[in-house]
Amino acid sequence: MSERPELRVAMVGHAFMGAAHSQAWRSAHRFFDLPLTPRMAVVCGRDPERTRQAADRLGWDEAVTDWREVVERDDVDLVDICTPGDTHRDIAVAALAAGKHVMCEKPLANSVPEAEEMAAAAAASDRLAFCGYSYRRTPALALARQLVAEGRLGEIRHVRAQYLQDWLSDADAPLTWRLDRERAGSGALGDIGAHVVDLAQWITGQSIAGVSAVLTTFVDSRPLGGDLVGLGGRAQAGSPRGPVTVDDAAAFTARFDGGAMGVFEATRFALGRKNAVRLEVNGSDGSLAFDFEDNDVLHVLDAGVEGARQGFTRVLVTEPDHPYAGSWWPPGHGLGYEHGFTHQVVDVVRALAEGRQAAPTFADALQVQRVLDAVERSAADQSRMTPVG
Ligand code: SOE
Repeated sequence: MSERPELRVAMVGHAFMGAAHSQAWRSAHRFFDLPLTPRMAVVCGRDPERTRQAADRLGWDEAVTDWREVVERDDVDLVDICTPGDTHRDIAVAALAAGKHVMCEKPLANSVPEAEEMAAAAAASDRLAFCGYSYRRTPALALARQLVAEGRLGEIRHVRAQYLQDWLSDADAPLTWRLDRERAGSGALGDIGAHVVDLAQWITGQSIAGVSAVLTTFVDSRPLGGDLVGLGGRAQAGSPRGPVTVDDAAAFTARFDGGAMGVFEATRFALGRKNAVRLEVNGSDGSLAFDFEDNDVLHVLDAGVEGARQGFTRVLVTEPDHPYAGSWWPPGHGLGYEHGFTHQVVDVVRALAEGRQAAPTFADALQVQRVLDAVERSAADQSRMTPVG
């Protein structure tokens, strides 16, 4: 293991995504045969003490506070960006200019112009530029993509995609950066809706060509302090409040360029739904259904099966020949949220060693950004909402 050349990684940001990426950098080469061994060289954060603690806890050799210094370092090969979206463009463009490979959390940026700049910088560079839509590497979803690509579903007609969470249902959940348009770009739309947009396009092999959307903010101010529990939590009664400047929920219909139609929903107010990434695809010859709250399972319907025996089959996606599954546990022993991040490290390291890009590239992620932008423009245009009566 240690005889393989090293891939020296610098990670910027060390909160939720930083922790998920750290475990992936720590474990990928211990379960998968990789051509390069990741070295967790340096983590970068704004606060020296908190960054030092994060380095110790997450397994990084060094802790620093200036990302500009990090991207210029000769002892770093890849920069992994796990910060809020308002910093993605500057860090990624600087890192590519300094000759570093880049892995960037989703959504790629906070706006289409920023994402275009990043995609142009990637196109002008010979370095790898990857965007972390990690759910693509959930084995059941990778299998869904394989089945569609093999033509098992025939002509794709419907996509039903939802990303449902509930951590903002309490009106006294604190005002965090995910509720600030300057930092996050958008709300449920970009934070979670972006994932199902990416998945729907990737699994069907079709791009979204047009949308008709509604965005809503149910709670327009929230407490400025308070203890975080997971992504949400609750502040003390009477705490001062600040404005929520993003959408709480998004819903839209979509037309795909290959003829399919889609219905999408993203919300953090679906009480009882914790991380329900749901996708259903209906084709002329079959259907697929997935819910991340049961993430090892893909429901598959084959319309070729004779009527009385036709129905969804529950496929447990943990067999050695299922995507990624064979490198982990015996069949049926299951994977979790963190494994998608490990699998993306595996694919990135392999691509990088072979001198090719890994998808989703910055160009792929720019396309998702264009869909998010179209959703916002559609929702802002109230004339498209036909009044009833
Ligand atoms: C990261 O991939 C991410 O989209 C987070 O930003 C969300 O908040 C999380 O709920 C799902 O994963």
